[in-house]
Amino acid sequence: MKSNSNSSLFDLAGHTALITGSSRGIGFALAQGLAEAGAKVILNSRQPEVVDAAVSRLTALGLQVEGAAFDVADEAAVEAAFAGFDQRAIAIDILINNAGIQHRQPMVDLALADWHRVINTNLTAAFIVGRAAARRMIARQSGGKIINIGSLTSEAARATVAPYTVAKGGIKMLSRAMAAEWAQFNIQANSIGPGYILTDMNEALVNNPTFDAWVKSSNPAQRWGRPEELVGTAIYLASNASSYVNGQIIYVDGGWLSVL
Ligand code: GCO
Repeated sequence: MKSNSNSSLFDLAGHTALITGSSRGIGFALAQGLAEAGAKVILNSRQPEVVDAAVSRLTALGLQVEGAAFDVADEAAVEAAFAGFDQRAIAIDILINNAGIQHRQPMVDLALADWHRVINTNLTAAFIVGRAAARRMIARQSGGKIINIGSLTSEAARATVAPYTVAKGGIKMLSRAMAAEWAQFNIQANSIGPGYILTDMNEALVNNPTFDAWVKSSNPAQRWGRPEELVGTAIYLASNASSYVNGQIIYVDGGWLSVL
């Protein structure tokens, strides 16, 4: 990604980021954080009214954001969205594949349709959107940044979330596959692996005293993470500070995976 002449190492001014699934939770925090670091940010969700509400919240803070409502798992919708960016001369040089859903059920009871739904949204969508973004980054010869959001389950499995676990393991390897093919075009593709973060998706877990106690006793920080605690790692991977970092996954997990 070409740096601006006078930009600091972590300054995102002059760059445009698309963050999928960014109307709430981790995606919304990353959108706010990258916008505050100077990027123009495009927020995404499937529902237009949901995107508009998120855009309004950040616009009210004086941040340079806009919305793009499309289903990241729908190839035609993704291609149409990127065609729209092309028509408006919007050059996305930072992509964060954050969109994800969760489905908690033992595998023996799991319907194939639910397996496919999670894999499609949490993994295949990152390929579809990443391919659309990379085609344009390569054509522009401008380089770029792709950040795929993984999970602790990119590394270790938890019972009853098999499709999510498999998808997040795939996300880690998708970043490496992207690095293998696209690093030569000055595109850096990496992953962030959040620990247990206080988000809407995890509300049921936070409110479950047994699960809450497990999270607090299983990581040395002895607490849940906050979405905004992922912003620094995202800015690092989205900036020139990581211009020679490829195919890595950075766990932001309080130390969970590093201790027995
Ligand atoms: C679950 C949670 C996890 C977290 C996160 C942990 O049901 O175990 O949803 O999947 O969201 O991915 O890193």
